[in-house]
Amino acid sequence: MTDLRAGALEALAQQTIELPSWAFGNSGTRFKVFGQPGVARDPFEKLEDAAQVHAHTGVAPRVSLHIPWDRVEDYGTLAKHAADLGLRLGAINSNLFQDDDYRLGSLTHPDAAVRRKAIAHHAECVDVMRATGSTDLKLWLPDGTNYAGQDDLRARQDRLAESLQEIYALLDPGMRLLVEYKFFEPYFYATDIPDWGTSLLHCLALGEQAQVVLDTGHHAPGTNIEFIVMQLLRAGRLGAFDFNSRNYADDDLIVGSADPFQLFRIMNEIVQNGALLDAGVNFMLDQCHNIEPKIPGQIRSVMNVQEATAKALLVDRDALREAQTAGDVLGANAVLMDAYGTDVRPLLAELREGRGLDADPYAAYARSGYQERIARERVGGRQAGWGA
Ligand code: LRH
Ligand code: MN
Ligand code: MN
Repeated sequence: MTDLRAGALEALAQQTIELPSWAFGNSGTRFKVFGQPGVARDPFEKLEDAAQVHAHTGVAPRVSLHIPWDRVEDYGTLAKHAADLGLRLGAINSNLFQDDDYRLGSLTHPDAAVRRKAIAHHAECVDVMRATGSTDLKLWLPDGTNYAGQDDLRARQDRLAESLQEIYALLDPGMRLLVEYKFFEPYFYATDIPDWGTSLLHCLALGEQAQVVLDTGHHAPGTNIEFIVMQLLRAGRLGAFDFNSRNYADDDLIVGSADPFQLFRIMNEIVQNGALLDAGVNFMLDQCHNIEPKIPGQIRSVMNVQEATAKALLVDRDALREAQTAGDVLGANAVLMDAYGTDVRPLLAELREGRGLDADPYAAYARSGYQERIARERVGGRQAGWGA
């Protein structure tokens, strides 16, 4: 147990979690966006807020951007601002879902001119990556159809494959294309990248620099997500997570809030397959804080990922293997459940205090006065992007 604990502390000290810039802007559903006082008004302020999350947790040194939501004149200045705050810019997300031209699709659109426009947007994103030092280009394809017969499903896949090839060709060595899937929405009959299998097939056709993004909110209810994690790791193609929680659809709730046991099972596969630290998996959050305050929402999310990770690290792998080999069904399950049932908060408190941080980042932020200061100083916060 002491060995496990020491090993867990060591791994937790190296773990990093990437924050989404859009978590710091006002967001909402298609029904209402509730504005919050002090919310970030531009990408620079989003980085300042993200820096608070990193300052109190010590494990969130990168921020993903979304283009055009985070479009600025000079990305070098934005990257310098990040560096001054002790941060780096992470994945650059493209946006194929807010342009009138994309009504019938973007990379799959029947009209080559629209496809060219969508590809050109990725050239802009790659330029942003060069200016910011980012290495991950993240692409979620919203394309799909609403009615059977609306378009030729196979022709759409062929057009997609061609478009992806052009985007892949834009990458510099050392850059990755992360391809995200989602089973439905904004279209409701056939989505062009609905699942990990489709995403993986396209990545395999593209080459080593193409990897799959698993957004935990993008599956049908009841899907065994940890199985997908294992399968993608086995194929060497799990590039990143978009962590969030869902009860119904793509709810984008705080990771680990709806089903902490699922998050544990996911992190268990990560640890079991040696993918926590050096396997190239980018652990990103993709969440919106529609009614809760944003910086504490991100702090809570980071803490939830840390707790699930800590529990996964405490699984007694030798005992597990022994029970599995012996065919001890309940014994093997009990090894996992013992780890899941462990209160890891003291371990994480020790980790933080060892780095000179407060044992409770959430409480430390509340005491810091930052929230009151931004509420006073910032007027007229912006919407994160949806509908903006
Ligand atoms: C799509 C998605 C994708 C987008 C983000 C804002 O539902 O998960 O990652 O870029 O939401
Ligand atoms: Mn996502
Ligand atoms: Mn989503």
